[in-house]
Amino acid sequence: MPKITAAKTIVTCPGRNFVTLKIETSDGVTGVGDATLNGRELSVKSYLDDHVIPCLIGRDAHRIEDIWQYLYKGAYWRRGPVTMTSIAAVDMALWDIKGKLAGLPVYQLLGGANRSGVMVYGHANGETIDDTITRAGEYLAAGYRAVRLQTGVPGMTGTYGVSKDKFFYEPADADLPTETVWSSERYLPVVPELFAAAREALGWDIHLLHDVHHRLKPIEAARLGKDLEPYRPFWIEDPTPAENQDAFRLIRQHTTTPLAVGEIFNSIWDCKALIENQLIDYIRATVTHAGGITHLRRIAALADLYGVRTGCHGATDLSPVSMAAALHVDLSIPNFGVQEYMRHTAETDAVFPHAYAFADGQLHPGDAPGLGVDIDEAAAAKFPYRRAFLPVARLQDGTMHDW
Ligand code: CS2
Ligand code: MG
Repeated sequence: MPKITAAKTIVTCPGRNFVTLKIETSDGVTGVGDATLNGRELSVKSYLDDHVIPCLIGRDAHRIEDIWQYLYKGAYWRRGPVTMTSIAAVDMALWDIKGKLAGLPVYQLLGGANRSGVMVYGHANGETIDDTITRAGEYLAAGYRAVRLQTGVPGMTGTYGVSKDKFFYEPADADLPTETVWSSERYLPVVPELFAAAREALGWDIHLLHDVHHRLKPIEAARLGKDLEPYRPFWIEDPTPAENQDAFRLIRQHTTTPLAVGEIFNSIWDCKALIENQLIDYIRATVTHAGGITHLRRIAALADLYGVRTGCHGATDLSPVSMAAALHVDLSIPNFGVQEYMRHTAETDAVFPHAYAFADGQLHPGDAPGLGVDIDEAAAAKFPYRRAFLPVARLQDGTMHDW
């Protein structure tokens, strides 16, 4: 039996911080897991170094579920992003090891492929509607079948999702939180204008998505959903903060625009009511922040019972290890919807060599045994940790708001 003999966390910052867990076994096989929590990276590193790794040594690496249950129930203080990201990293690494020992890509261990590839969406953003549509056209030309649209709001300096670098969007942009200003009143009329122009320019044979990023009150989100109906968005994401899962009932009453939520969820309990009451259409929980492959499959299985599809988060602050693991799940579940795919920079890709590849609007994890990704520790060592916070948002009168 492959015993866990050692494990370590590797923090690297090739343009942005990533935390990677590497587990070694008595068979000489290693596995990796993503443990990156944007803006709170060192909290997860400490949780793993101080409270998880000592408990792993000597355990049977094949016993993924038992170790998952041990780390979840054994924590006593259950759930939360730090705990569940730590458990996720262990889970990903153990699936990687199991695949390598079996000589199979992880998706084969999860029941095999349900589809030829994984449809992904890119991020088109611009200061103006025209800029955004130009960028969206570039994604269409590159073969994408789905694109997220985010545009500037006249009268506001900066807004969510509109980045300086048009291709690589990294919101954790400063040593202390950047203060941003938000106005729902200014924002609300812009998005329907953006979608009307996008349909005019790009047509109907492309899925168009939008991320509201937790900014609206429920009735405002209902208004936005209603206003967008003529343009048939693939989804509007995080329309309102989802601590109050009931808020989605109010949105649902007013609009048929599909709703996506969950990138900040960390367990099935965060989304159980939303799914069981069919208040959402896509669940965005990720393999990294929601307990790993083992738990994400549970969430997907619950969602499948209610006609809810997956639409996993895939931002640049989820490493290529996370993307690789997500693709194995995406390929193997029956209710896959779409996978977010914000490209990593070349220096990040060099630190995390991987088998997944893009073609015709889809990603495929490849057929390397395990997850098909690794960390080049020598390359990682060249990029020391650099503290970076996500921004905060205030309304124009200074009231703290949701970023
Ligand atoms: C966004 C993320 O990709 C998305 O849908 O919500 O970029 C999010 O802002 C970052 O992951 C936060 O770290
Ligand atoms: Mg989002």
